[in-house]
Amino acid sequence: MTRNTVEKAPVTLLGLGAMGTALARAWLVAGHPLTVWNRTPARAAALAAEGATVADSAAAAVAANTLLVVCLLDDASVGEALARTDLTGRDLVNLTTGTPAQARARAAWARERGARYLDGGIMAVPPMIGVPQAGGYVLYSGSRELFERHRQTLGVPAGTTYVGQDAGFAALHDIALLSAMYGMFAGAAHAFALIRKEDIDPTSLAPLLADWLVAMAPGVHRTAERLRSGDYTEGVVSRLAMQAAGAPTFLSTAAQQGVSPELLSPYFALMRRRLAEGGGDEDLTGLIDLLVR
Ligand code: FVH
Repeated sequence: MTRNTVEKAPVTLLGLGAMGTALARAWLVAGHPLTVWNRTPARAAALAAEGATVADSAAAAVAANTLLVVCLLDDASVGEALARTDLTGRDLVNLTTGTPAQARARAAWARERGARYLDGGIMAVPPMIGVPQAGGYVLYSGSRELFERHRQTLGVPAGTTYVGQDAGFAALHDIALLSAMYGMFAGAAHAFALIRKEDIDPTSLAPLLADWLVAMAPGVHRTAERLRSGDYTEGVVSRLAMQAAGAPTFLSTAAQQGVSPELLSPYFALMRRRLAEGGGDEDLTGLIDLLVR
């Protein structure tokens, strides 16, 4: 017996899209017995050649093992895939992206069908799966006991971060982090648009942009401290009043470069509102309170 096949927990995985296939490969490489099912059976062929057992129905795949991982397109596809399966006694780990409300409802749904439930939010893209140095990880929430029971197996494809008993918390953290990512992409899109018509190679802007974003990122720790203390003026180095005064420069530059201000304008509008409320000595933390309805 090779070292890889000793006492590795068997896993059932439903969903062999880009992410599901990456997860499957990670478990196979680590020596876990793996049963897979995919709605379109052809997607399982390569994994069968790599050692996976391919079930001919979702029900058969679910029946094969206690640990059942699903990674499907959306919450509706989870409902459809599991509709005619017997979940009694199963440990259902749902790595499908969804809303916190969907995760909570899916946890109750699983409980009613006799399954234990853990929700997950994958903070990685497929090439990061099974590559520990890539830094990918999965957020988990729901039963702590279930998380601890399967922690080792779940840690094979990517790191694991448990964020609470509330089944909706993994999705909430997931969407929070991905929302910040889209904000970053939006800022980068505006930056590239500004240079688009000039004789500037985008590949010369890219390293400057990446380094600048990395340099600014730790500011989120100070934001969090201010939110916690409630004092948005303590130790402020870049006053809101100063930043709001600079807004016309950004908008004029966009106009001069023939770039739509639509990504930037809403943020400057929030700055003006906070300034009007008397937040000139704060940093940008007060804008968060304007977003919360
Ligand atoms: N890929 C990524 O970059 C992101 C990274 C962060 C996490 N997401 C989430 O992971 C879930 C799966 O994503 P994916 O990349 O594997 O997605 P696809 O390649 O589009 O594969 C979708 C799979 O879902 C199956 N499926 C869709 N509808 C149904 C259904 N009604 N019943 C059963 N299965 C269904 C689909 O099957 P098929 O089209 O091959 O028959 C694929 O297996 C997702 O939540 C991301 O947000 C990935």
